[in-house]
Amino acid sequence: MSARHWSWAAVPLVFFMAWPAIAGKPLVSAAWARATPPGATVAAVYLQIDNTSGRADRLLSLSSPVATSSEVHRTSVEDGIARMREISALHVAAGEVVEFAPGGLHIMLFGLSKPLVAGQSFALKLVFELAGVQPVTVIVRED
Ligand SMILES: [Cu+2]
Repeated sequence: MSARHWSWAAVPLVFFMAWPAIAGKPLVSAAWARATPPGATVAAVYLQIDNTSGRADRLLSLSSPVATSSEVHRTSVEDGIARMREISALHVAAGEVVEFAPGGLHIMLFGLSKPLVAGQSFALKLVFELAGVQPVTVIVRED
């Protein structure tokens, strides 16, 4: 086989191998939190993760300068009582859009240094197993 044949054969392989790097990262958007009453030390954040990266990933941890710790929770109703469970590693399939919304998935902030005031915003970092740190700005709303 000539050198010319080899180079043509290599083209599809190179595209395939480069694809995850081109496809990039899960898109985190529409982040918001409800304003908190004075003295409150916990808050919930809602957002959307659109995994356009072309590969499954996992959300492993979160951090924000406004809270001492944060966790992913899922609210479910069992025997008529709403309960929250922590999800230590949230699996996000390739192509999946994960919606965090009141009554379901949410991010819980603990140890708020001050109340969240409507109209303000704060930073939140999501740490994915493969995509690494994905920052998002959270808008505080009245409702
Ligand atoms: Cu919670």
